[in-house]
Amino acid sequence: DRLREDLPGAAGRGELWLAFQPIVSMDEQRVVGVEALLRWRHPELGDVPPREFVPIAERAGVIGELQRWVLREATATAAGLPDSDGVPLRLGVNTSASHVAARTLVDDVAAALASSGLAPERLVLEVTEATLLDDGDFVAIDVQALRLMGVHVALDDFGTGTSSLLHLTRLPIDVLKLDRAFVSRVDRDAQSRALCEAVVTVGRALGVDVVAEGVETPAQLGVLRGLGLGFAQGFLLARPLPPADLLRVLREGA
Ligand code: G
Ligand code: G
Ligand code: MN
Ligand code: NA
Repeated sequence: DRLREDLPGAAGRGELWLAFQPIVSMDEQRVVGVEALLRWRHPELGDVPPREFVPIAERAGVIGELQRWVLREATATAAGLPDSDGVPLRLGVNTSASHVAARTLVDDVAAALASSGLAPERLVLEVTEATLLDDGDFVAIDVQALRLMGVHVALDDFGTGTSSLLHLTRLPIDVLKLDRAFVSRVDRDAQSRALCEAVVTVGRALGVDVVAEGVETPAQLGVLRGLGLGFAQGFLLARPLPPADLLRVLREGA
């Protein structure tokens, strides 16, 4: 159909762009990183959400090109961002399971780091549990290779799918992103609160940073801070922003 036809040339026509959503530390209320979020402005159909076109790219076999564009563009932008209180910002980039399975991720990341000059430690690849595990059991070899290069790995959407706390102890990750399904109920629902608390405990034990996703209200933020969550991301703190707006927020100190 239309999206399938137009997607391969979208980057070349300048229709793709990246929004960057700040990630904030709870204790200092400081921006410590950003997550790059892919956007497609179709000239006739308007904004197409990644939830729609990423699966199309995967099926059409063009996800590699799409992810390479994202990696190059995101690292180039991040390399030009000012430090936050003297500390370089981290850059989160979402990955696709079929790109990881295609086994070009290590080369693609290395190429993006080389062309942008971004330090590997500043890059955080966001992977879901299904992506992280090959055949459901073994850690994908490319993920291990990337960690050896110094790139950080975040487990995205934690708490959805099949993820379990026990499983977490075996996964080679640096950051855990708690899905907004839990965050959205944390101020109203004792079970969500208990789960967040357990994740904080496990995060401390494993030396893993925990980011609460989708924080939308001051009440949620207050509860999460009380539970000891280290980092937060969500519309309350900042929306995904075009690079120019992100720069303004960073200069004004969010
Ligand atoms: O920003 P938004 O809520 O529309 O994102 C929807 C989904 O698209 C999320 O699951 C997010 O992880 C995914 N996504 C955003 N950017 C990228 C990207 O660059 N690559 C891939 N594979 N997925 C992305
Ligand atoms: O799957 P992933 O965690 O990468 O998805 C990130 C998506 O969540 C992005 O598309 C982003 O636009 C969206 N998002 C970020 N903050 C909020 C929020 O506070 N509320 C909601 N509903 N979505 C958010
Ligand atoms: Mn993500
Ligand atoms: Na998520």
